[in-house]
Amino acid sequence: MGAPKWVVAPLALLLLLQLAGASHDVRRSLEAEAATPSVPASILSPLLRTGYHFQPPMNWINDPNGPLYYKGWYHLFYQYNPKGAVWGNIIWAHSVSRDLINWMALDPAIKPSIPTDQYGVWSGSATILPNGTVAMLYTGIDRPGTNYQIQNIAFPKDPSDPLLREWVKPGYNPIAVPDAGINATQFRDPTTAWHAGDGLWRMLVGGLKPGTLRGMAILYRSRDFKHWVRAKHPLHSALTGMWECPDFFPVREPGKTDGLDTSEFGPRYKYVLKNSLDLTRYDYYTVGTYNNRTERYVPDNPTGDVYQRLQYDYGNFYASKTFYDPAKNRRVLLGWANESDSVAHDNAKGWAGIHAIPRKIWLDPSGKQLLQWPVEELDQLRGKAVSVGDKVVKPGQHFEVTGLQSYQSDVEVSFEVSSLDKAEPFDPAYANDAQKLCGMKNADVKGGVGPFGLWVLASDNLAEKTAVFFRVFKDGHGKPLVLMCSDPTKSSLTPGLYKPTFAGFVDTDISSGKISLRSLIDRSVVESFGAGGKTCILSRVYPSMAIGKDAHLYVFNNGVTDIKVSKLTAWEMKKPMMNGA
Ligand code: DQQ
Repeated sequence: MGAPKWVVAPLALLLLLQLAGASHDVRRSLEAEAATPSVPASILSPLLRTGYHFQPPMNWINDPNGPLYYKGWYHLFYQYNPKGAVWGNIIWAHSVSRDLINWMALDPAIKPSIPTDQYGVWSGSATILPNGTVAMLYTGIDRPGTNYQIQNIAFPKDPSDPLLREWVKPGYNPIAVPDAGINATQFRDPTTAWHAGDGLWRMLVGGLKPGTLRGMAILYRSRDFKHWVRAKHPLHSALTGMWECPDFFPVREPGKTDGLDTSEFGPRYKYVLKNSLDLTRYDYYTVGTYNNRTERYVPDNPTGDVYQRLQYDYGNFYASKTFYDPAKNRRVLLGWANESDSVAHDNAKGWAGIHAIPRKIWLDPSGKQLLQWPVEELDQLRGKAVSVGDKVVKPGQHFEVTGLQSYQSDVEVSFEVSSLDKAEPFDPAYANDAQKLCGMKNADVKGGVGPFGLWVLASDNLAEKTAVFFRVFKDGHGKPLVLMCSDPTKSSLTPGLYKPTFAGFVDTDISSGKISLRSLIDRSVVESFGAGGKTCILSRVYPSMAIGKDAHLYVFNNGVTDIKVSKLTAWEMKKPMMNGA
């Protein structure tokens, strides 16, 4: 479900709630209690609506659905409430694009209309069939008052229509219903199906093992794409709580940036399994091996599901989905970023939710993680540019990047650390808790090497600023460890906002002293890519002063070691066509 926002609740309580199948509703009522009736004027400023991230003109949006490339068009479907700025009345809205950046809205594609989806059309995915047509698998709610979930299928009414405007639902729906081994209220979000070269189709459905906290990628198989049978065991599972929106796809050899079709199968390919963890609202993934005979997926890192967890994004980014783009031979990742202000503010604004900039993803040369980078088409929005080069930032100093309107900009910067000698000792107690470490050692806490980075969406008196930065530690063997943080705690003077510090470790070799950062700044979005896309963090912030032309951009260094900006380029970003406007 899409409703819950960033409400912090004790994990134990959430685990219990999930066992009872009730976490969403309870978190929703916690939100309602937190809502305040007074809405500051700055929150209503159109300058806090995004300029170049995907966003419909109004109302609530959550998960990307579909998505696919078809006859020259990218299709983005998404969970949408046509009646308001909170989750509810969900339908599949539909936009199309030639380049993943300029979008044109079409009529909604899928709405409740048949007995097996009359109370809800929830998330799902597209599969391109061997004859070139599309099958859309999605979750339906078929009865009132309970979120009983079943899986459905829909097809384009006219496969020759490149815009895929109308969809039909065959009479043989549903294609999968909960059996005794399934928790019926935790059974949703079918993946793109794949056939592993053996003529047998597979799809995954996210789930929770009945009576347990075991999240599952439930496996179904079919010979004809019509009759689906649940395999005896899930493709994979872990004791993490419910898995929403699973995604499963092969990747090329380490360092190769091209993508693979989901059905491309070969023993030399690694696979990625992603789940959106309902309890934490983050998207986690592992890299591993898939055996199509045993129908098991085994992560390379045996503790990768529970402890040393990799995230697509360490910030506000959830319910993501990838698709293979045959036009550019790449795999593209789309994700949803919720608001992080109150429901009262969302209602007053009349809109809630955006999508991240589409990212190309591929396997890092180490083979241990993915790399992500904004799709190259984004560069067409770059306008006026300013550059700074070879500028040393002394301990405790900062400088402003002037000459552009940075509230809607793209900033790329290469840093060079003069020495790693003064790096702070690393406390291994934080090895699996970057977020806690960053909360403790935020941008204002002086360090040895760092914190250094950007203050974005900053007011001229620096009373408001969002810090995106690195801090370097040294472990017991003298090995440097890099932490990347996005710290919005000073982002706004508006009361009542949720301002979590987000953080992730960056698995990069900083022995040369070099590290890069790219931040896509878009009014209320700060979407950052550390070390060429090794660690990504999206934050939502709502400045009250640093809005529009009053937003400033700075480079800061709050460590005791000199930092050099080898090169910084910042571009003003133009507005793409969005929804036809
Ligand atoms: N959102 C959808 C569900 C999915 C959740 C409902 C994830 O299908 O599990 O809007 O945000």
